[in-house]
Amino acid sequence: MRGFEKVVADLKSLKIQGAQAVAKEAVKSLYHVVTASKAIYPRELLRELHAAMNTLVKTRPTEPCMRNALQYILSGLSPHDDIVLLTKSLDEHIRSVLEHFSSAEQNIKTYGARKVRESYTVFTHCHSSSVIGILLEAKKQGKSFEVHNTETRPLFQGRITAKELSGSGIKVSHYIDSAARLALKKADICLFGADAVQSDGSVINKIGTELFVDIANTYEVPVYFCTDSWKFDPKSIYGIDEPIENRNRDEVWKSAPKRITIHNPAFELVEPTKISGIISEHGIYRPGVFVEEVKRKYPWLF
Ligand code: RUB
Repeated sequence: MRGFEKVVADLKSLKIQGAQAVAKEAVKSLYHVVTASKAIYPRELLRELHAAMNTLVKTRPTEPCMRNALQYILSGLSPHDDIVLLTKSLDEHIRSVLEHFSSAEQNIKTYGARKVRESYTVFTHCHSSSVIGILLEAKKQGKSFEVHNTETRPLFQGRITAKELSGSGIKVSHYIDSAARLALKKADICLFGADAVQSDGSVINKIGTELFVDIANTYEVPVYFCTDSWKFDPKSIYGIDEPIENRNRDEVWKSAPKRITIHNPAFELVEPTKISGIISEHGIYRPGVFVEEVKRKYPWLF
């Protein structure tokens, strides 16, 4: 399989997983488009890049970070450049997006690690590179704490989290999803990743998150979402809700009887009133303030 098609297949099959990785790999796949292109005129290459962007965006409907990053790159390219200049400009834009991701990751770690205190029990769900980064940073700072995490059916991304953390010397207790109440009631803080943040401050993350947030709220365990602010969905300002991806029924039950309707939503929404704060590259803010910060810092998103 050629480079670009391979990335598309890996995005569809979830071999590439987690919003941050999805955005980075989608952006880098544009290099494959340029390498494979036979375009002579800049407009031709731009058309191919736009077609590639549409293909990438369709692979994962609930990933505004990928959409924003691709949009940032393509809207910065000029059809008036010659093909060499256009390719150079594409390269510069891709690099600047990747630099954004890497400096944001660093800042999220720094801010987030402040929330992880000595002897804490941290609850998390699914696999989020942003949460992992924070926990590894807290560990590097010499803090001793433990993590309770849930397996995250049907694809068990929780196992990736458990392996990565325990491999770095962090104590992990791994729970089946339906034991989340047990895992949570002894926790001091919940740290979740995010796939999308909407203009009302609501956050979309892996299915199960809202259920766990409700339990955390009952036990007064603070709930933080850890995210690059490019996961903000600008369309939500116009009342267009982020679509929730529904995944293949076979992930849940292979060859299930046809008459059974199987529900396999990949994500769900958490209302801002249930959230203590959003940890991003700009600091730790309440959801409403986070949205104002995004508007102030990234006017191009709008
Ligand atoms: C992954 C998931 C993660 C977010 C954030 O879902 O919901 O919590 O994407 O991850 P899936 P990150 O495995 O279905 O992609 O912090 O790495 O961006």
